[in-house]
Amino acid sequence: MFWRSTLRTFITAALLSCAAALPAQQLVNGYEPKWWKEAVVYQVYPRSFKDSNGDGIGGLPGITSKLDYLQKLGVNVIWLSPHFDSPNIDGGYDIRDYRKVMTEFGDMADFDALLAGIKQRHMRLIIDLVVNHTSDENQWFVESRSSKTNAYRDFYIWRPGHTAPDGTRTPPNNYPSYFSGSAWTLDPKTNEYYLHYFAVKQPDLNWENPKVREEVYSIMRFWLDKGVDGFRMDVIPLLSKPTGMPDLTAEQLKDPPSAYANGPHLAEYLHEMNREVLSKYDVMTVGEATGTTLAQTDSLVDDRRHELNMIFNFDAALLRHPDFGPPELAPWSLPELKAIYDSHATVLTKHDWDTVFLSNHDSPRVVSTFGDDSPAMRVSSAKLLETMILTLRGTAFLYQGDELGMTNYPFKKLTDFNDIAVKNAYKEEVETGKVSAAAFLASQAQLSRDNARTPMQWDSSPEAGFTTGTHPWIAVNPNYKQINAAQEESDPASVLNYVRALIKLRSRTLAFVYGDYQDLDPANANIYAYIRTLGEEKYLVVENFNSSPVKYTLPMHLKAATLLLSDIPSSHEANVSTLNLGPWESRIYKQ
Ligand code: TEU
Repeated sequence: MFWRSTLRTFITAALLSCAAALPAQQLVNGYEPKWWKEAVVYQVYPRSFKDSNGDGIGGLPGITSKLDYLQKLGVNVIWLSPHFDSPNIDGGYDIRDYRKVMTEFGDMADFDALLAGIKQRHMRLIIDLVVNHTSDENQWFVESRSSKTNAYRDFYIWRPGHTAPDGTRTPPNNYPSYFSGSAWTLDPKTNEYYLHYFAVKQPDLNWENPKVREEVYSIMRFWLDKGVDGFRMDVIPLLSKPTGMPDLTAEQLKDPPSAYANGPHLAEYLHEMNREVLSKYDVMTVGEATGTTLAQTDSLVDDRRHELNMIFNFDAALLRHPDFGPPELAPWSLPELKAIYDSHATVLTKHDWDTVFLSNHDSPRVVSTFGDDSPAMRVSSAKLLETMILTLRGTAFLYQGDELGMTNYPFKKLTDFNDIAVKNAYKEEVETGKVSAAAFLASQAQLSRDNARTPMQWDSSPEAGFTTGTHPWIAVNPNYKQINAAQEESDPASVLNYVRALIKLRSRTLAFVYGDYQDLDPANANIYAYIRTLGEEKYLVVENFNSSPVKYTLPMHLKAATLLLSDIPSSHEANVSTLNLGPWESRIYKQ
């Protein structure tokens, strides 16, 4: 049975790969087939992936040394978080020189070797385009701040602000920064304020200036001409600022990203970027869409607009940790999560394309946030979450370590953290007496981005095999002796081996990519059960989001037919309509 379906899928896949070369009317379930729609993307945060020279900092040669591991995992696109020259006050999202590799990560020859290694393995590479802002050490800003008449003055956003009769200066408006405090800083040299939505050392570029846009396009061509396959675009809806930048209202101050995002010229800029650069290459683009609702998605990704291929909508990921939200994990329920994915299935059109992800370098670990990272439940719940991500419609994104079920770090004190967001918030919250240090640290332990940034756990040797040195830039999670790639390699029931099988299944099953989606039981608080259908092919996915076993009877006289994948290898239930699901068990059936 199984080989026959595999053969059929294989034939469909072969036909479809021809279809890609045929005229656009060869649609698959109404979708234009594209390599980037079928991709499984793996995000590498270079600082934390693999150190090869013992300095405690990951680097490009380290990534190259692990390409066989990634190929065996089955992912086919690597998204590399910023690898550019940077003073690194925000994990490299503060770029000093866009055409240079961060010295700690290696040099351009190392980048070229990495890219060649990726291509040799028939994988692709997308890099991070961070062009809402630069580092204040970028030459453009050094020039810009030097005088009001400098040729680069208008590369950034400068305003005089307000001066009270007693001479006191206040910022031009009440914009808060994502990283605490005002989004404006007074620069003494020219006595004007500059805008920085993020850190003081991350001034926002002025996209209204056509010279800025030209420079960005030239940087994009530089990397595309080297052979990179596209970009993940940092905070892309922030490029166009609100008209006149008036104060945010009290209501808007509850959610500044939605007020900042999607300004009046965004479509114009993206369209121009596409016309001038992207349309000339076969590339993938994914915009990080902070402050953007599902309803706004079509206005960024509809393929008739010729702007972006897809965006990250944060509706699912932010269920538990909204930006500018309360200082603890927000409570959530499975019906809420399902309602989000159900709305994606109805709101997005066949001209749009979606992403599926719950983790990245800005989120706490997925198993600690949406699963159960207790020793008894970690493995099953990590497998379940990956099952969901790889069987919903949209390009799937995994973050390094998800395939091992890596967990949050047991942060205890301020010095355990590295992230500027934590350090700034500590000043604003604790040093002003708003919250106690204990409460602040407890909430950051759950929410901090540093949870995702502790080193990859490769093996059980000191420092988890991440570095041969003794001082990784951020501490290795003490659970590395139990949770690491080498140990999981040898355990058939590990998260790693499950995720490999899952990616293999997804990669040969176009129904998971282009198929229709039907949620069988939206109100069920324990079970997420859905059907993916493509032509004759039908798959049933059942996931028990509960730490206790659940007996679940399928609705609509459905039967769970052929079991393709289950996180419990001994589970054999097939041809039944009532399933006995173990805690956090997930299964995929072919109908
Ligand atoms: O992040 C932007 C950002 O605000 C995310 O932290 C946010 O959680 C998400 O957009 C949902 O609203 C990007 C980078 O990913 C982050 O690492 C940088 O610190 C930031 O931009 C500034 O470059």
